[in-house]
Amino acid sequence: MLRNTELPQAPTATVTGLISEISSTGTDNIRGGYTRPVYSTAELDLRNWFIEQATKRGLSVETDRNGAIWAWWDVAGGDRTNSLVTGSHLDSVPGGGAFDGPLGVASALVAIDILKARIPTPTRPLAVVVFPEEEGSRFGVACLGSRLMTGAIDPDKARNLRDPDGSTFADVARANGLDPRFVGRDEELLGQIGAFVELHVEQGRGLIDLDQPMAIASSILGHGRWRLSVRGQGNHAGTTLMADRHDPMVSASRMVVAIRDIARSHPHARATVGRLQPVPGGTNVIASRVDFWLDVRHPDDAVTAALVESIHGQAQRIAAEEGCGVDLREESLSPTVHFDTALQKALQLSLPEAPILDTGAGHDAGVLSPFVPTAMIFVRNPSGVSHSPEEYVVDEDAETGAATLADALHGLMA
Ligand code: HGY
Ligand code: MN
Ligand code: MN
Repeated sequence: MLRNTELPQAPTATVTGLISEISSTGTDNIRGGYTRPVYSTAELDLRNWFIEQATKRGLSVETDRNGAIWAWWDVAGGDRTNSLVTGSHLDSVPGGGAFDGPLGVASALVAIDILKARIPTPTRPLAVVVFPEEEGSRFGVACLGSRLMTGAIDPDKARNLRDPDGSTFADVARANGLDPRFVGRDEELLGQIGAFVELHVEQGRGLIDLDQPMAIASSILGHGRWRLSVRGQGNHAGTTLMADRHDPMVSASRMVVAIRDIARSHPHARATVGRLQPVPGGTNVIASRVDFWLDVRHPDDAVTAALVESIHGQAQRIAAEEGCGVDLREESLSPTVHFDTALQKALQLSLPEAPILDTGAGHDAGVLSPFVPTAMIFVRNPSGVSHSPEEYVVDEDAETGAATLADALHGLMA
């Protein structure tokens, strides 16, 4: 197979150029970085940008029943059996970086440019997909779009998910052109996918430490999200003596430190509380309730479960000592994923020097993995930081990533 360097160079867009086209969409002046929750104005603008980019490349663009956008480069006759799919997401965490999601989408568009300069039509149907709500930042369930498509979440549970303003996913989906009655597993679409390859910015330090521009993914750490609600006695900050308090904020704070200590005592465990909401949340008010969200990850799903159980037990002990109560509720759970080894080997033809790395970050590729052969390519992030404005990719690595993705997809067409 001819490598990208030996083939006529196509007049293509660049990944850096495409990323800069959307660099002012969804900027967050308070947190820094980008805040692009699904179906927000910012994310809808990015959807329109993607549709425009795909349309001008002659791809046929469709939105599926779950809100994912598919841009198809069809074979003659239009049969989509055994299709090759690449792509990622455009939604972000609050205050996220510029590359988590968009790098995979922009690289896929440039890979299409490169392939279109090499071959007039694909020998295998090729699609670029943009999955909605990968971050779960609005409705609380990570990879909601790909979970719906694969049936990994019950449609009723999905329809009733609520965003922080209390809007249900059903209402928001309906307001954005979906019919919530039909969200759920899409047998036909799933049956058409022969392989899914997602390119993504690396969200750790692996490639920095190995001094390599790209890696092939081996696995994704199992991870889940739980909501803890700590109930106490709301009261006046000035008239309530310290001895008379049942303060859920104090309980929650002790719990957060206990969570850190429990995770520290388990090798490879990660536990995070990044979001905490006191109710009512007044400066001169002792809270009546504090909700906080727990993110726990470990390579062994049984250990993840044991960690959550021990955290729950410790939280109950702390609550009792503080005269409070505590409830824990699972919101999202993703088992550890091991990617398709045959597909990994196929990618190695285009990435012979690339290390094989696991990741602690979840992805739609992980959700699809039990249903279709999936693989991931990581591109170096010199900051080693992600879910932060500090995340970045140097131009050269970004363009090499897209060219390599094009090579890999071309190889998979053979
Ligand atoms: O949370 C994650 O690991 C991913 O970024 N959604
Ligand atoms: Mn991502
Ligand atoms: Mn992310």
